Amino acid sequence: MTEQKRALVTGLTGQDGSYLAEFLLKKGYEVFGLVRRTSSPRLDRVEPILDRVNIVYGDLLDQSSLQRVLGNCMPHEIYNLAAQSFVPTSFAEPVLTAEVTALGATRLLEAVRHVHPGARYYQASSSEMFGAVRETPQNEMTPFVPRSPYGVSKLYAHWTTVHHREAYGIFACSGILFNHESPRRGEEFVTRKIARAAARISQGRQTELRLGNLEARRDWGFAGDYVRAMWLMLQAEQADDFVVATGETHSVREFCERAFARVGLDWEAHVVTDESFLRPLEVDLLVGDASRAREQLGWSPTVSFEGLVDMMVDAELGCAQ
Ligand code: NAP
Ligand code: G4F
Repeated sequence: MTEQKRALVTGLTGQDGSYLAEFLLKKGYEVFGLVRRTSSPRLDRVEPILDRVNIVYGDLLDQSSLQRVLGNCMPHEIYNLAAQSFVPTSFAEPVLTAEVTALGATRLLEAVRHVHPGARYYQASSSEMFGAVRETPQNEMTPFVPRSPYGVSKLYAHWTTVHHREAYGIFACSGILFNHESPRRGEEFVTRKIARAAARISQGRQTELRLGNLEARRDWGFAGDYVRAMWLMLQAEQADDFVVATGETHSVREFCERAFARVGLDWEAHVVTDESFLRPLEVDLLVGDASRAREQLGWSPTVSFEGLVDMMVDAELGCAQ
């Protein structure tokens, strides 16, 4: 009989962690989810699978906790999804962002190197690393020009992943994922903020939606599709880096148009521009070329931009998802 595969997911309580844990359970894995101590539990996204996931306590800020967890779980696969992931917070708290998002990856990779070097490692890298883009669309060879402390931190984590692969032979992959969303997206991110507001305004529970830059363009996909790409990377013969994206770009304005149309409203009657949501530096345009993932992993997205917006608005309206 073959041994049941074990996976350790950091960032279990986040959007991607919850989708990935569900995906891995369906594949028959024993799943360990790293959770940090908080004064009240943040397990709402994983509530339906709590009886099937092993919660292990640790923190990317604490090296010894990572070594203890790895030694106890001895996972075949490690998915490092934990991060301070909100770009505006990275401007307000740059040192914390670097500690968690940048050095956290080195701490975990060093724990892998010393405790369990045979494990396969996935790093949650980001299209935010492309920043002031040097070419369009962006692929694995596009130069990185990050425009936020978050982007800088993710770039450090990306290179520490490549370095551990090349220097120590660890099977370490960096997934350069473009924006991916879902009804489980954090409420401060723009897609969830818009979907939620459109639904609430249509129900008379909110009057206006205050937003920053409406012209920023993003390549938005569905998180459920993107966690499948993470898993595929760790099943490949060789460790590599992969862009994961839909290849389409849309503006925040277009997201508003579609979301408000879904509830029969004119977005312009409700959206107010608010300078307090502008960033010290902006990433104006992101659109990814996922050819390598398509050709080498057989990955492609299943949810369109329109399907994604509708899914998120419908979820806010209380429709079954
Ligand atoms: P998310 O919802 O913000 O989840 C972040 C997770 O990290 C949460 O579980 C959080 O735990 C955990 N975390 C934060 N600080 C930690 C620490 N010091 N120690 C241990 N855990 C900690 O993010 P997401 O959208 O699921 O994204 C997953 C990963 O992909 C992140 O690394 C993100 O930067 C990256 N990424 C996301 C996208 C996207 O569009 N979603 C695109 C590219 C890359 P708490 O619940 O306790 O806060
Ligand atoms: O939804 P956002 O906050 O996501 P952002 O900054 O693109 O970052 C997300 O995607 C990255 C991948 O590229 C991830 F790595 C990262 O962890 C995160 O998941 O903002 C999207 C765009 C920005 O251009 C922002 O300026 O929307 C614009 N925007 C306009 N008004 C707003 C708002 N963003 C937010 N959060 N709130 C607004 O009111």
